[in-house]
Amino acid sequence: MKTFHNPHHALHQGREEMFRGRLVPCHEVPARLDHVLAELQRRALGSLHTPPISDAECEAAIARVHDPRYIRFLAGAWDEWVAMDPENAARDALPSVWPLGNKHAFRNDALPLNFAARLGLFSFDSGSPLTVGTWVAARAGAACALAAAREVLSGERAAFALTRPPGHHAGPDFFGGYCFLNNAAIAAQALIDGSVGGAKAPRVAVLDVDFHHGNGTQTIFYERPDVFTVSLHGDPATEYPFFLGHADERGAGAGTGFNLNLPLPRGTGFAAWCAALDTAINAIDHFNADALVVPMGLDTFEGDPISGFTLKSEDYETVGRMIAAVGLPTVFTFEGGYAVAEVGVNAVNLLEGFCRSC
Ligand code: SP5
Ligand code: ZN
Repeated sequence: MKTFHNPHHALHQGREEMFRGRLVPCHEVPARLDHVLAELQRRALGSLHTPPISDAECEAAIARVHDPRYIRFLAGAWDEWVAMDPENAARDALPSVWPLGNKHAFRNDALPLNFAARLGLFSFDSGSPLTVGTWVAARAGAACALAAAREVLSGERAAFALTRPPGHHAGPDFFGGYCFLNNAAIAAQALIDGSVGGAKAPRVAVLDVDFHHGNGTQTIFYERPDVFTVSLHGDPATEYPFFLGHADERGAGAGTGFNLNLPLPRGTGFAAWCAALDTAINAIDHFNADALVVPMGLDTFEGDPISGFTLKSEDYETVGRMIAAVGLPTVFTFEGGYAVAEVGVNAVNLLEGFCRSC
């Protein structure tokens, strides 16, 4: 299996995130990706590549998933932030004011001129600092997702987009949850669109195994019948991102029936988690997908500092085997996982489990 890694990932390096009234050091740090890369090399699993994708190709793929207004904002945000006050160059941009949702309380159709207002309009939390290198890193991450999708379209069984920042919380026109561009959605859309020798995968299933609900991916595809989004995650009644991820969200319009949420209580261990994975896999079998995208978060690990499941390192190999048994061409994208020292072993255990049984 080829891994496409993001050579620019470390350009995105947030300092602090807001948590319960204080700024605390960011959990989503460059060392996470470095540990995965080192473990892939140590165990010689597959080959490593930087994505062979031009900026123009990449931006075209991003525009298939994200709103033009949002892309324009993200691409220029750092320059605007510094233009507001030159001293901002030494600080990260964190939002502090939001228009809420569709409750007639505030408008979100009139684009404010004020930068802080637009930062809020295009985000949903104050835990995702926007930094000098965020756009370049996120765009190069999307290139990894696109390269992995092409690899699979060209007939390979699987490919891994090893990138940060992660992506599954980013929606059509918002960032949050440490995510700016939805790499898994970009891969899914690229599989549907095709581009390599006319090959296409018209029906794509997304199996999100991150601890947190994949709200961005769900929202992007909520009204579409060609992408079946499935997520196993901490119950939003108690777990981030709180405002989406309940079991009764089944899709809307033409997409009705094409979203499946399997929320699980804090403290869930491997046996119950596996039973939910079985349910997810049965539903995916029934959907008859041409390809699978797996937003691969490792924050289900017992040692994760911000999450609440208790999977052990050796469990990830079983997870990989179960995903391989789906039997579909598969793109993996790297998502959460904040037990930094263990995230490499856990990620590679999953991928090795997959490779051993396909
Ligand atoms: C991709 C992904 O996994 N995003 C997760 C975003 C979670 N953000 C909110 C986490 C708040 C946890 N703060 C805990 C500090 C405890 N020391
Ligand atoms: Zn997560």
